[in-house]
Amino acid sequence: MSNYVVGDIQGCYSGLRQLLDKIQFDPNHDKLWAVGDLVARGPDSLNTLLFLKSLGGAFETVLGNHDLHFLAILGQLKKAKRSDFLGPLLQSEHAEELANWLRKKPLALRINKDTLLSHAGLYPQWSFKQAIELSDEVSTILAGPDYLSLLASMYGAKPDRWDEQLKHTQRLRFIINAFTRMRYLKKSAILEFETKCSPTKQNSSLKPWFEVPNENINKNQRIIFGHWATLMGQTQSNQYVALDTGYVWGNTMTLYCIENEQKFSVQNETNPFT
Ligand SMILES: [Mn+2]
Repeated sequence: MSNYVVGDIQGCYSGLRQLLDKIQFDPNHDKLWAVGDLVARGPDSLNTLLFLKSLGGAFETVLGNHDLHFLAILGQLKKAKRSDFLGPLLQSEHAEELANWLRKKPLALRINKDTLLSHAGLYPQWSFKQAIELSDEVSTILAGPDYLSLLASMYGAKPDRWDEQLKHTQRLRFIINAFTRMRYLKKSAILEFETKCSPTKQNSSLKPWFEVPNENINKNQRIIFGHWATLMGQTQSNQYVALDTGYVWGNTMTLYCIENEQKFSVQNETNPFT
């Protein structure tokens, strides 16, 4: 039995299937984990979700910003953009059932004692234990009857700095932003959402979250994340495993084996812009 973590799928169903075929994934023996952003931008979000849901206990995921945005659009809190290619999913008879399945997924997961999974990463002031507790605070509401008011209040970039005293909407928005939208931090602890480029291309006033020292984790602990396609899998550290390699933008989709730390990938041969 092997545990595999796949990077951002973004509705690229055929790429996902090619990648699973490449490793001869067997849902009766193996388990697939995902870093979130299962939907949007790619051509087939509907079949991606139907397939992943059909894997039952052989699949687990954390939520990404695009997954949450899909829930907000289906809940009529936001308008769909054509560029998200969510039409067939939104109009499907399965949309509600898939959304109800998705909103019971967490923002952070511990695959084992020393491995944490989240869409964007781990805010540098949080331990693994605290990350799971904070994820649970959001998940309890997202899985419950008031989830639409949570989704309605999640948009916005403030507060941009963690404070244990944060309460209600402000607290939940920060937790969601840190787990699903974080890339760079300024002055060590302040989230900055505008910059998306690779760290090699920007000046030193911003630091990637994984270069800000985290005193709450030890060297044996690893964090697996997606969301940041311009990293192209490069963090210069085995402790931080970046899996979004931009398949939806014409690059590759990457899968990482937990047990042997090997990466597998498939190239997107189609032109996503035609
Ligand atoms: Mn994302």
